[in-house]
Amino acid sequence: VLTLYYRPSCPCSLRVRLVLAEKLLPFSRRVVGEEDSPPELVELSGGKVPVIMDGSFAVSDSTVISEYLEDAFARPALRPPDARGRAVIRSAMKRIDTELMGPVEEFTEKGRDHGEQAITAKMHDALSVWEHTHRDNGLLFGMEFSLADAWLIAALEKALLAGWELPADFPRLHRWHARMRERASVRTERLMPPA
Ligand SMILES: N[C@@H](CCC(=O)N[C@@H](CS)C(=O)NCC(=O)O)C(=O)O
Repeated sequence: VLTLYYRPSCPCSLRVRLVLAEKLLPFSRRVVGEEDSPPELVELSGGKVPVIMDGSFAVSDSTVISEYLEDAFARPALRPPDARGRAVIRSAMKRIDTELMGPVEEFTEKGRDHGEQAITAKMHDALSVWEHTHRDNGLLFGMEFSLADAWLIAALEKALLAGWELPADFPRLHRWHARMRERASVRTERLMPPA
C-alpha cells in the first residue's frame, strides 16, 4: 500500500501525484496543512513534503520518490529504457529544479501585481530552452509523458495559479501545455493555493 504525504499547494508534491496517476497506482492521501506537519512526517523528513510510504518503507524528495516508483512499478515507463535517454531526462529534471523553480517560487511569493519584470524575465529565460527542445510533434522527449513533463507541468501550474501567463512567443510550449491539460492525470491532480 502506497501512502503519500503532501501539501496541495506544493509543486514537488504535484510531480509525485502526477507520476502516481500516470502509472494508475492507487495511493492513500495524507494531506498536510501549510504550517502543521504531523509528528511522523517531522520524524521522516523534518516536515518536508512529499514523502511516500510503500508499506513501512519511507522515501522523501520528489526526484528520489519518482525514480523509486519507476524502479518499483516499471509500467507504464516514464523514462526511456536506455542509459543515455535516462541521462537526458535526469538532466532536464535537474535543470528545471535549478533554473525554473527559483523564479516560479519568487513569482508566487510576490503575486502577479508585484511580479516584477525581472522575475518574469528570469522565467522566460529558464523556459526558452524548453520551447526549443520541444519537437514539432509536441513531445518534449519523444514520449507521450515523461518524468521531465511532470517536472515542467508542475512548475508551470504553480506559476499559472499565481497569475502568471505563458508567454505568447512560446507556441510549442502552448501546444504542449494544451496537450498536457487534456491528460487525466493533470485534470485530476490539481494544485491549490496555500490555505
Ligand atoms: N527537494 C525537495 C523539495 C521539497 C520541498 O521544498 N517541499 C516544500 C513544499 S513545496 C516543503 O515541504 N516545505 C516545508 C519545509 O521545508 O518544512 C523535493 O523535490 O521533494
